[in-house]
Amino acid sequence: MTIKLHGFPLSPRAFKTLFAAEQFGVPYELVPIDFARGDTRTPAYTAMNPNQRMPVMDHDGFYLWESNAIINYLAEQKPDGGYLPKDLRTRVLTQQWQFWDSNHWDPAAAVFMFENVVKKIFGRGDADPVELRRGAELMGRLAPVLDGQLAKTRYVVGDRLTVADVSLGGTVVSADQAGMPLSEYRGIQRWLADLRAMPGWQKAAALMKPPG
Ligand SMILES: N[C@@H](CCC(=O)N[C@@H](CS)C(=O)NCC(=O)O)C(=O)O
Repeated sequence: MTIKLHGFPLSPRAFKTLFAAEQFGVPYELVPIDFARGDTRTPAYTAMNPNQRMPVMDHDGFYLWESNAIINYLAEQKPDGGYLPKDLRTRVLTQQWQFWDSNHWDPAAAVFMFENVVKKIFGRGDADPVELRRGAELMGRLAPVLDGQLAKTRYVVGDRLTVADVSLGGTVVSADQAGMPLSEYRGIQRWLADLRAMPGWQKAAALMKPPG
């Protein structure tokens, strides 16, 4: 049966799974999550993801949460695509960057997403300048690391698109809207322009609409 991706379409964490499916050419069905309706709190949803968070993937009753794990599962559906490289060292380098995404890059980006985007959408008040300063400090340490890598290679790990690009690029899909301080990093900007031009990115971005 078709893979179901449950996600709140405005979230970068949902976006990156949609980008993966679209770009890798894996058929899927998007099941839009409406937080306000309590979609992630139902017993059926909790059975799929006890964290009551999105995204979650359902493939014939096999449930998978954590966006980067979902991306890798999708990459495995198209083993000849090379998105999860077969060579051991290249593969673990893609995973190194994905762990870096989950542990560092995503939490830094999330500060800007929450303060400048989520608060507006859900009417949760003004952005907190203390939090934005904390986000800028985090980004100021992380962005040069990614930028330095992208000065050496076209994509994050070598000259081909891998799951690492989908994870890291997807995290900053709303960088401009969220006011992430990334404009001065030429390697990151060049790479993002490359990703944004991909058909899979554009198709997934077109799905980033509020539910309802
Ligand atoms: N590390 C997780 C993060 C998932 C996550 O925190 N999702 C948020 C929205 S972006 C969520 O579902 N929040 C609902 C809640 O906290 O109740 C991933 O990448 O999948």
